[in-house]
Amino acid sequence: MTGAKTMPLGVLAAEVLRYNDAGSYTFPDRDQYPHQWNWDSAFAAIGWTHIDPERAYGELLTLVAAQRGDAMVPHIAYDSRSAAKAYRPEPDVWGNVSAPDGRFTSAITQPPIAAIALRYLYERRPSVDHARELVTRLHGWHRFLLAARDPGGTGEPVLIHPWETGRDDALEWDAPLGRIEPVAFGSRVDQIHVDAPERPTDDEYGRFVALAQAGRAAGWKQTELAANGPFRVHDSGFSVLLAAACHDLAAIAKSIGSLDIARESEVAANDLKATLLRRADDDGMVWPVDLRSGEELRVISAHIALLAMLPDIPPVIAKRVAAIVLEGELASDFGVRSLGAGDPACEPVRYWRGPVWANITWLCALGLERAGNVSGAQELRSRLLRAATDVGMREYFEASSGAGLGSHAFTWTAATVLASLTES
Ligand code: 2M8
Repeated sequence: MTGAKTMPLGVLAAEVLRYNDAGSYTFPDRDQYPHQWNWDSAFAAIGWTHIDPERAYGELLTLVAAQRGDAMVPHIAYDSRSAAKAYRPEPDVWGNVSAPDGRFTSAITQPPIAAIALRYLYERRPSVDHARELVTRLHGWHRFLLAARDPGGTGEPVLIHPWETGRDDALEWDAPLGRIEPVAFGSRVDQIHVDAPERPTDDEYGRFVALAQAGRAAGWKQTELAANGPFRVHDSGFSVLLAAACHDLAAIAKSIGSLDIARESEVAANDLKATLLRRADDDGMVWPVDLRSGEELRVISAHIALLAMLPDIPPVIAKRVAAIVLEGELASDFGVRSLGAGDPACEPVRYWRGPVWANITWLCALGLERAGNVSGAQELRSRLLRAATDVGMREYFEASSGAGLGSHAFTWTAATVLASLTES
């Protein structure tokens, strides 16, 4: 990535995708994350749409090739070629579970934005054959989330690990994660390329891994873990994305003539939306819930920005979200903050506890645009582009100064830059 500073932004972003290209999928970052991650690949597909649409379809097809028998698409599919590279936890922590395509995988999932990426791609570069295969697979995953992961019939999936939310060490998980007895994790290889203060703490890693061990000991029975496991939350951010994913899947299914999937997906999107709105507070805000204590986790963090993606969002909620992300607690000149600026727990450089992330900023912009707030969407995209213009395709950004944090050539930052350049 030499000479990066002098390249036009779009050229640099494309270089980052190519640099992280693993062949049939894209590493989030070649050094820091040398495997396939679920929602990272969906963002990568959005980026590849603008460079090589066939490659974008390939990205999603490689993702669903790791889909398990129960239809869950795992959060990591390990790349055996990366064995020499440092990433922990390794497959044995999950019990060496493997996918039909032979790759080891984790045994948890991640935000289901692949259908959102597929719609983005399909509307720009339609391929009915690829879409047909992907629609069927993604529909299966959505069903898994709404059935196997909802043993209580609440209408929302239960998440069993903070890593499933994608916002690993977000403040809202402190209480439910705090109940887990940490185990020794050993060497923090995630701190070789990124400074320790920018990563989760040792204590959090001890708890993340303890949860993986508990799941393994329970035989990874997904419904049982969702009913009685040690960590159980409703993440409104994840649930909103699932509603949006069902809504987007319905649109593609309809256009390729898969009418049963279209109907079922639209009903699922509407039901999930109704479930979320039923538990909204007077301001229209929906909060994550700690299902073990029954308490709402009322933290103003990135999940609020994701609320913008609620399909056909009531205007009053869209307005409230826009105010929070554009000039309120989550506003930054560089995008959307992962935690409210005024929160006493805010840590400006630590991971999901303060910095700005391009993927959240971009999804929020998409939601605002769908809600008719085009100027709000454009403003968010221009903030995202400002961050990348100033310091490059960093993993995340310090919200006040825009300083670059985390890894240096990050796929979803590059992908959302490519998308934003065509949208603003
Ligand atoms: C981060 O999570 C992984 C564990 O899944 C890690 O820290 O090793 C999160 O930011 C997550 O959202 C992301 O998908 C992943 C890869 O970029 O990194």
